[in-house]
Amino acid sequence: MATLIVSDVHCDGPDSLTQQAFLGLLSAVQTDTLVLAGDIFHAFWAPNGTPFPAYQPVIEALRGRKLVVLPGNHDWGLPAHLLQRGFDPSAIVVTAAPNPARVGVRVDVPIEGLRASFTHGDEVDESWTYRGFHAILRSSGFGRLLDALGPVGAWNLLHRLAGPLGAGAPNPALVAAQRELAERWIAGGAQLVVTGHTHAPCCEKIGGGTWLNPGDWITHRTYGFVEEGRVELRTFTPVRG
Ligand SMILES: [Mn+2]
Repeated sequence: MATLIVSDVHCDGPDSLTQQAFLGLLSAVQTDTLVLAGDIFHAFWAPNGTPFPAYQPVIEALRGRKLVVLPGNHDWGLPAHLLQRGFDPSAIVVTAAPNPARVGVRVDVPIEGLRASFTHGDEVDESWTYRGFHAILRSSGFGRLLDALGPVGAWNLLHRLAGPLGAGAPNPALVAAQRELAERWIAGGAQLVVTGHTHAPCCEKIGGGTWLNPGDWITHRTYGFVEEGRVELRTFTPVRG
């Protein structure tokens, strides 16, 4: 029927406007499939299998939906967590990286009759500082450290690393690199290519396909909506009560 695509929501607890707005979207827009293309949470971990209590309302709102879940650089542990925590495995296309330390995971899954390819999009950042930092963060050793710190310690450490919920301008070099990536994948047969990460919403026809960046929820509150082969970028405007 329809698929909703989001990335870079940066939910950060019940007091955060991003989380409130995202829960509003989930209750207002019903679709068959929900694609979470990374950085849905600002600093996700599930110490010893239990996600941070501040994120629990979102996890519960995801239950019962058909999900495609990609790791982001702020929530790389989310796909594996959802699989382990009783989400119906047949209703979820989880995309934990074969090597969890790897940055950039491409997922090919048909969406609404389109050959679609998804990635969070941070693999276009090839700087050794980014790659090295994320190799450490996504290592099993760092995961064990977060588990040992427990919910409060892990929350504090991850928030120090993630930094404040900034509304930084998109990095033009990364956006250009993502456009090239989309061109390549479309030339290879994809009809829809989705990249997030840059917080730069766009929906652009390239050759025989569409490149979609669903944007972010700190600044834009945009999402992708795909129905009967049509791809749209929409803005969420909550009904104020
Ligand atoms: Mn990101």
